[in-house]
Amino acid sequence: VGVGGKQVSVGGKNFTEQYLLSEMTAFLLKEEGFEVKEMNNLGSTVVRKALENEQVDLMWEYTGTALITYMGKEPISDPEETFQKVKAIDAKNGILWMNMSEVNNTYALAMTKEKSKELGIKSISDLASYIKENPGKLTIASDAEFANRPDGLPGVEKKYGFNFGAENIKQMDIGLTQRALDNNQVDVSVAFETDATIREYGLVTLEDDKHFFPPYRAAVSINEETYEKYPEIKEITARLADKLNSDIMRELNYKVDIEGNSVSVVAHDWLVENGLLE
Ligand code: PBE
Repeated sequence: VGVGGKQVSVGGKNFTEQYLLSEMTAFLLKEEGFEVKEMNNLGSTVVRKALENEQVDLMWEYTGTALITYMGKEPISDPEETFQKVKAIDAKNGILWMNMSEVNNTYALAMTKEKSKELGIKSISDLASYIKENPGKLTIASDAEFANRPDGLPGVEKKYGFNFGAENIKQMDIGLTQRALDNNQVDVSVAFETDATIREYGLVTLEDDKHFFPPYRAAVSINEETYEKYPEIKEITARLADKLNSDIMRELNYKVDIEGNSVSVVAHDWLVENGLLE
């Protein structure tokens, strides 16, 4: 593609599902004649800033993340309402939302089956009571985002009324948290609902019995100028949104994180198998 060709940049965050989503999107756009620049491996606030500054033209973002972390609103439990609210607010920011998928990548707190049984902790309320009775006894593995976001640990602790204590929060890359749990280096860990590691390591996720976490549906957010220039992006990305769900996402994450296949191969093969790419 030479000068004057169709060019877009696709942004993505720093975990496997996001690498996959942006890679699949890039494959589809390239197939339609776009020159695609991928801007990957960014933290949530960084990629959001890049979208606002138009360094990133489009990305797959999670509804709940936008609602709470970017917009500072209270959680809404209904997925469609969450999407509509985020869409309405961001329209004023020059960012359009479209193609909400069935992928719900919510945060969760995970424990090993053994520890959950031993301590009798099945829900976050159980965890809160245990910590209140045994202050300082449990540790949690968390990435920097979860440790600091309003829809992360600070929010969970406030809603359920407990405190791990700063010294008991072990910060590490998200890719390492489940392993730390599996190795008994920590008692609790943050997890993503579509993580392949939850099942692989036989972990349990604690019931969010007070319904703290909002829906986190993956949807396309795109800056207005890009959409006005290339309205076909809506239909192109809809092909993905229509087919993906949490189970499929977990399976694709499994192929990368557990089986060790490359993101590019997993993304490409899935598109071909589903008739989206030749
Ligand atoms: N999430 C869970 C985070 C990471 C995974 C979707 C809430 C986010 O990227 O916003």
